[in-house]
Amino acid sequence: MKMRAVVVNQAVEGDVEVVERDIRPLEFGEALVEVEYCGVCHTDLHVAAGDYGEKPGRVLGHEGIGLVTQVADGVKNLKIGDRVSIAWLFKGCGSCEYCNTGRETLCRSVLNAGYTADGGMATHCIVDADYAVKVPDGLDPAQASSITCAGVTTYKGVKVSGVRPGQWLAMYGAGGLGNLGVQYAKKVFGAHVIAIDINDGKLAFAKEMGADIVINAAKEDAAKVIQEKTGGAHAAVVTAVSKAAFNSAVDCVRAGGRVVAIGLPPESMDLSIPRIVLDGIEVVGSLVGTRKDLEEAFQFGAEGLVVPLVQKRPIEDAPAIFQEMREGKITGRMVIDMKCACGHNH
Ligand code: 8ID
Ligand code: ZN
Repeated sequence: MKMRAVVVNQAVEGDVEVVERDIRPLEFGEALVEVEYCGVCHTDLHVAAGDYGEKPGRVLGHEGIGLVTQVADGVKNLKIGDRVSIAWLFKGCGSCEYCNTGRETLCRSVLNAGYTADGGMATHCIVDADYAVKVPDGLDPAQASSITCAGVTTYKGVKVSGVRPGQWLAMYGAGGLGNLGVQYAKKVFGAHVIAIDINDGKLAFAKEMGADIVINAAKEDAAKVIQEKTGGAHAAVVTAVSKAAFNSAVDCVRAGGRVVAIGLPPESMDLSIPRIVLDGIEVVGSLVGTRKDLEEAFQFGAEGLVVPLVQKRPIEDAPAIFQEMREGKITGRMVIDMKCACGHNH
């Protein structure tokens, strides 16, 4: 059996190609998923560019949603017809100190979809059944694809920020992750939200999604405005792909504030030691979410509290989508529709 897949090209300079591949037979504990939708995350762009190591030929994608069409021996939790996720947390060892203490995303022998394992940006994907999270009834599958990374990552990030109802949370970056982060922070955690970006269109969208204040960091000093208007945010979550945003986040929080780092630009941030020590600032990284976090994030989507904005595109558009993301042109999320029936000849 064959599948079509979006893979990192041989040059590993940020471009992708659509290829045909064989689908291998299933092994013990695995399931075959016929993918319906897969979102394009900025992490896919980092992987395609070799930002964390070169992976030519890797099938990308960790915002996959599809239907189980085959199960191998040893699969207990899934049956044919179930709708499941293909997430960045593709498979952990299941027995180390991280896997056993609710921190499975930090497992040292983890496999990540679309990076160290072939991912969901394809018509088919073989998954480890134990790590496929079921999509609840009532959640649109294309919207579920966005929650599989962008949603769960920002849901977890806001959780890690410790923000409480009525407090101020600064969301740096209002792209694919940030706009969902605004929604989780506002609608699920009851925070007051400031969205910061360098693109007015994305800020207008963040405002529509519930941001109380929006700031264009290309035109104003975001940290200064936040300190003036709120007395300093209680927490900041950084999804922007820029060191400048991380530095601003440290400056925008009040004493005792926490900065949660999510964006992954391959560079270092500045940390003033007196600022960290004298003002008791915490800076902490947060990586996607556990299977339990994803189950929770899905449920808030199914209940209509969080509504991802998705635009469906055919698989042939993948190279163009990567280019649009590189140029910062995407509002919401571009989602590849693996069964695109748009009427065009592809
Ligand atoms: O688990 C994780 N930690 C995780 C999970 C998923 C994604 C981390 N990520 C990382 C991605 O690898 C990427 O580095 O989060 C980052 C954001 O992913 P995304 O939301 O999918 O990217 P996007 O849609 O391109 O949005 C990025 C936004 O940042 C803004 C851009 O305008 C865009 O809206 N931005 C930039 I670039 N520079 C900015 C700045 N200086 C800025 N916003 C504010 N200030
Ligand atoms: Zn992602």
